[in-house]
Amino acid sequence: MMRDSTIAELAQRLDECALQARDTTKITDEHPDMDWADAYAVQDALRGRQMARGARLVGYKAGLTSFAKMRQMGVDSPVFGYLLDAHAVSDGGDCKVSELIHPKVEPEIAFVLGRELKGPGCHIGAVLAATDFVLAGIEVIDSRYRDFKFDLKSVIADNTSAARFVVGGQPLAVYGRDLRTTGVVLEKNGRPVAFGAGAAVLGHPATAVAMLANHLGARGESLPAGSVVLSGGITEAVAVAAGDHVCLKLQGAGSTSLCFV
Ligand code: OOG
Ligand code: MG
Repeated sequence: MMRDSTIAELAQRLDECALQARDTTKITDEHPDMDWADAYAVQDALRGRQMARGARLVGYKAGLTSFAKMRQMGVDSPVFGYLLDAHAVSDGGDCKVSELIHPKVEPEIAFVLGRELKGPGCHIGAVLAATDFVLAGIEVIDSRYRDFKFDLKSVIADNTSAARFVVGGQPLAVYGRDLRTTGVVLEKNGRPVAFGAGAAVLGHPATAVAMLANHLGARGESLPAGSVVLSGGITEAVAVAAGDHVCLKLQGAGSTSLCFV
């Protein structure tokens, strides 16, 4: 177990890197013995710092839930993080690249819960029963680690590269709908750059939400009613720069977009 003072120092370093848009070496370079509990403890300490400045928790995210993402990042299991109001971009709004290090975008299915979801024991059925609707979601990830290179423990500490996110405004009910075959098209500057369907995420995106709820349950937390949950990038992440306009179309749920300025 890491000392509390080390956890606090690491959280401070990641927090400052995000605030100043500068990168750092990955934590495990200096702390090769960091374990999973330590990694999530650093993430919790980071969240504590941000919330002490007035940010509010609006949801959670699962990451590295598709083979495309796992292959892209060279890792082999999902990770979980949180979403803050300060990181939400309004649909069609601007995202300032000067506040970020090396942003990339991911096409995601965002779940909005109508009821609390509490693990352990959550499964696809429990997730769908608790889901009010899903929305098109674009996550902007921005690893605080140099060249986007990390291992699972380092990325967990860094809140799984969470930076910004935007969701669309056309809710899609999950009843009568197969999210596995629900398609997504990600466009950059009007050109389609990535395509996929919900099944790319662990066979069914609700599986990612169930795993997240079970992960939180083991830590005495739950997914509250009303929370938004990003279920993970369906395709590899796409790099963006100032001047880019990114739009995600989610079959049956319209689209969502943002401009990088
Ligand atoms: C880690 C976060 C991945 C996703 O949707 O797979 C993620 C990263 O690739 O930096 O958010
Ligand atoms: Mg993501």
